[in-house]
Amino acid sequence: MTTDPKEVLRIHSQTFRSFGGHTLASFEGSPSPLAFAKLVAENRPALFRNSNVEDWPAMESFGNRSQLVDLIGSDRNVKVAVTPNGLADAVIDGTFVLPHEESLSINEFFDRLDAEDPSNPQAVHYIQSQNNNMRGDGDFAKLFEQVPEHIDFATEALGAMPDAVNFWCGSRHAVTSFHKDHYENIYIVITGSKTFTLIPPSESWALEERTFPTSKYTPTETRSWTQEVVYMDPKTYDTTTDASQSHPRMMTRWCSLDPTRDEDLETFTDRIGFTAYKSPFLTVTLERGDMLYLPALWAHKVEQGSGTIAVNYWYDFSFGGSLYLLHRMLRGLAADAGYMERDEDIDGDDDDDDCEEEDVDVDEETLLVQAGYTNHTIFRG
Ligand SMILES: O=C(O)CCC(=O)C(=O)O
Repeated sequence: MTTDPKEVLRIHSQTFRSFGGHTLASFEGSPSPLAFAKLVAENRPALFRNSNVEDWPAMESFGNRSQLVDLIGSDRNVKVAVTPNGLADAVIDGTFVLPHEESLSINEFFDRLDAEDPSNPQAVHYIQSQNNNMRGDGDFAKLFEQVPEHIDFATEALGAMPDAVNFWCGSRHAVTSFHKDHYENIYIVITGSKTFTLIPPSESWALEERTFPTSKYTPTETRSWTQEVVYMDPKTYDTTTDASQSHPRMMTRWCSLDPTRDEDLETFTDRIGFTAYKSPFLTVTLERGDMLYLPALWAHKVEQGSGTIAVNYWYDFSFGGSLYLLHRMLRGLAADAGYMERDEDIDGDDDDDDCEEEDVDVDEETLLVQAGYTNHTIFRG
């Protein structure tokens, strides 16, 4: 029996595959709460086609631009992520780069979306605020009546209402880079299409997750872009690009390997011990009306077709089960193997990140960040 962490990790990822864990379940219609509870227990993604999504008012109203604008309110400004390359929240040349954010009327947003050059956009616009933007005083709260308050089979199986409901809208240039969330995610495409590339927790440790200094895209007057350094108040999580503030630089933990890129594929397949290069990861494309169950902890990259509108429901993940424990153990081994930064290092005494010099109360949110759940995806309700 080997004790080499690299070999142990390879064996475990291949064992998971050989027992069928690396597969997508497929359902016609919605699952029963029991069938869904089984998927959650197995942490297995699933696609639900021809469910009752077709009956949601959103299927008509979101597909009709003027109806959608009327519902949101033409005088209501909404938060839009703007980048030069469609990569909002991604590691670029050793820096985690946040999008520039603009507050635009919904008409202005659509005008800008329509004006994006199909082959070479100078600016890519994406509504991706993922802060429960369809409820409460969120930018898209007026749209909430067009979708169900919750997904009934999921609420019954999980015994709780969703923590957040989000509205997403963007062009085919917008890409969400590999990351994972601590949510059971029910994701529905209303118009357009979305392609998810999925990597299970048995392999997501191979994605070279590290803590990166953070910057933010900033447009210049000459229509080019710069990156401004982002500082952070470790007590309030407020961020600033004002260099005169005495805050430490914001650090963000994120996946930096993208095995869908040719240059990263071999490193990934070598780490997980996968030699049949044909399909090392699961890819699923959702079309209008399709619903995906994306289990907590699965790393995912998301691409989309033009004019895609989607809604998702985030249900809290149960950290108390054995899955999370196993996940942490694999990550510990991956850190031993040098494949990722050790989870605890973020708050370790020997870490030279200035944030550690502050005496911060460690709350649940901080613990999640330390456990590799990126701070911007933590919904603060
Ligand atoms: O649709 C997207 O661009 C990203 C979705 C996502 O990452 C999520 O729902 O967790």
